[in-house]
Amino acid sequence: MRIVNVAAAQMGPIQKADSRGAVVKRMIALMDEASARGADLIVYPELALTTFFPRWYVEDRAEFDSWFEREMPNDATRPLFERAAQHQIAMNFGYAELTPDGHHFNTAILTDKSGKIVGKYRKVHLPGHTYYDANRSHQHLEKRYFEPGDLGFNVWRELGGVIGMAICNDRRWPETYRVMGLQGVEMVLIGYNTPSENAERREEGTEKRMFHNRLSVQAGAYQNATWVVAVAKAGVEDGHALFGGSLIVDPNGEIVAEAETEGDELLVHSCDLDATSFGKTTIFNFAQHRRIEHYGLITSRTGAVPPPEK
Ligand code: CDV
Repeated sequence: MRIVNVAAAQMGPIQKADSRGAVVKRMIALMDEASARGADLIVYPELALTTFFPRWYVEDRAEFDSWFEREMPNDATRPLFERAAQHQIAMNFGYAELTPDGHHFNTAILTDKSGKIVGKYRKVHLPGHTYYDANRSHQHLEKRYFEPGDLGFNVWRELGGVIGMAICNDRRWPETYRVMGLQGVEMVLIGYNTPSENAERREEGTEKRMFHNRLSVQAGAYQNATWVVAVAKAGVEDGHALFGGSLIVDPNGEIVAEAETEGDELLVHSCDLDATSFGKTTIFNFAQHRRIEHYGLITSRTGAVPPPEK
């Protein structure tokens, strides 16, 4: 057995007015609980340090640089890294990254148990739009404030296994999991902020959106025989609702833990990385069964092109 005791640290809402310091205090409280419950790894949401600011439109995007971190750790987050080292707990969290040469990314990091950053991921699948869209019930301006990630889908040998990262909308795309699956991933860490309402289809309802959340994560786990830990920022941020439903899914695609609230809530589960080997050596033994000669369109074509009308 190769056990990773993982803590999914769902976070309740963060208001625009909340300081980084106040948020880090909440993250530390969740970490203290995770440590008391024996966790090796704690996973926080996408953009864990701030409100989900891409819902707000500003004409001059430079005004929003205040939501971005120029270094990691920094003064606000250093206490979190120090506590992680004290507890000997690895962590994963998301934040808005502004690089020294002026690039903006929606980023997540992985640390080892000493609090050292060992992995970085920058969100590849940015949802939403670039300009103000009056037809939507709310804005989702990730394409305005971020560039698509430039690091690809890597995995890291940590915690005795092979760990990967993705962010929010990435979880809906099978390519996300498969690229990591092809590197033998055994646990995928995903933070998310998902509005409870579909901005382009209000009648959809939160339950349907939570169904799509489970469907995507469970399929990714099963089809790649990997654990997936998906962690929400939830609740009402300045009048805008995000659903919760953080979940831990086993390599068979089954949910082993799921959040019940829309607040700060910890799920802890003991994950045996060896449980990935059955799927990886049987039905999803990629080396034995994949037929790459038929998959060319996946990387040569972006949009769907139906055949000509008869
Ligand atoms: N933060 C996100 O990437 N949210 C998207 C919403 C906009 C659909 C998601 O896939 O959950």
